[in-house]
Amino acid sequence: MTDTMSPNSLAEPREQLWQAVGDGDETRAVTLVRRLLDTAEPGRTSTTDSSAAAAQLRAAGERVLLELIAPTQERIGLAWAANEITVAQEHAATAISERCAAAVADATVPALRDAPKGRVLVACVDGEWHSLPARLVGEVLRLRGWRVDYLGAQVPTEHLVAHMHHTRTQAVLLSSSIPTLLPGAHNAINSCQAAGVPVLAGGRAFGPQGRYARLMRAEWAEDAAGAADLLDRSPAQPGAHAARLPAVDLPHLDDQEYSMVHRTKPQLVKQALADVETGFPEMRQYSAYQRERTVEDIDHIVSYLATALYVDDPDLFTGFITWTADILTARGVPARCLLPALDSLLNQLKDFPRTSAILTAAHG
Ligand code: B12
Repeated sequence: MTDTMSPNSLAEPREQLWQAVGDGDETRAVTLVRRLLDTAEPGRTSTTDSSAAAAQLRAAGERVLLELIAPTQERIGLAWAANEITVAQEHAATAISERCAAAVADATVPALRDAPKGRVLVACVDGEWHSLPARLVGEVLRLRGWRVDYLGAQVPTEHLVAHMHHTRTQAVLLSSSIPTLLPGAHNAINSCQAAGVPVLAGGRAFGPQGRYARLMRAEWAEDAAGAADLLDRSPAQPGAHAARLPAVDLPHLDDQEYSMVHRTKPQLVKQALADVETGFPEMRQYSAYQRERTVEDIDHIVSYLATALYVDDPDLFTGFITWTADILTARGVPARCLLPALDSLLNQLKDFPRTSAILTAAHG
């Protein structure tokens, strides 16, 4: 391992990667990653024991994935949220992170174990575009000795289940970043478990400390290293879960408030838009583009409301409203424009106690 890979010494490479990503310089970013791993390659290290050298390269690869690429990617997200970089720059930066993860995968091939511990499948839930977190999880598991079938972004549940049977996988690792996809994630978890395959969920959609994964009776790990440790501790054994309707895990769904909000979303959005126009007169001057974004925002608000009802957690909705307010403020749009939308939904849904409580909590 190079000096630059010694404990606590990734601060400088992290800054160098951030600069390369900011400059859109893919070659410089990949060269940095290669350089960090180069001297850890078996045969080029001082250690005479080749298995120790391979272990060192695997550990170096994992650190580059989790302590260099992942935090850089998170920093990109913060810069976008603060309106410091454009959507196009964020896309370019993600493409560079993907190249860097691929460079780690290539450089560590000579260090992989001959006999894998078992076979696992890593995929994003249906509708989920954030594939890089799943890619990082897949690469770390590969370095930890698993054969990994990586399916990438937005995998429809029926195809996930078919592939799971086809590959006779021992565990399914599901990734999701966007909470509104949780009802679909629940369906995927339930479908895999009903076929006797354990599910390990992760990603920010599953909430603080994986609280929504636990509601859906899936295992949860905070990050890729946690997932690898969990798989090592309790080698994935087929479970005997019967197929369950969502309301078995989530008895609060019996009140039908989630189904009602989910089903009537188009009408709720239409009325809320009309009410926002009345309550926020500045909107009358909006361009077609600004109006489209507003419709999109209201659509998201109703989707997050439905999701908060699904998992019965007002914090999920309040967190989303706070996040949206910050995004709007960073772009010079007054956050108070959200209030007429919340008032409209409160008025439209006043007969539904759980929904009203969630909206009232977010209104503050
Ligand atoms: C890159 C990016 C995108 C790219 C994704 C490209 C790709 N190929 O991955 C694109 C442009 C497609 C995108 C789209 C959108 N995005 Co986006 N995106 C991001 C960004 C900047 C980085 C994501 C990332 O890679 N993070 C780095 C990884 C390493 O961190 P992580 O996700 O937390 O993953 C770690 C753990 O959570 C865990 N983990 C993750 N999965 C799993 C799985 C298992 C099994 C386990 C055990 C662990 C685990 O391990 C990982 C490694 O340690 C984040 C900001 C951020 N801070 O993350 C926003 C972010 C996730 N996006 C966001 C949003 C809103 C969107 C859009 C809705 C935007 C829009 N209006 O269209 C769409 C949604 C598209 C969709 N349907 O999925 C929001 C979500 C906010 C929220 N509360 O819902 C974020 C947080 C941005 C922000 N700062 O607000 N996005």
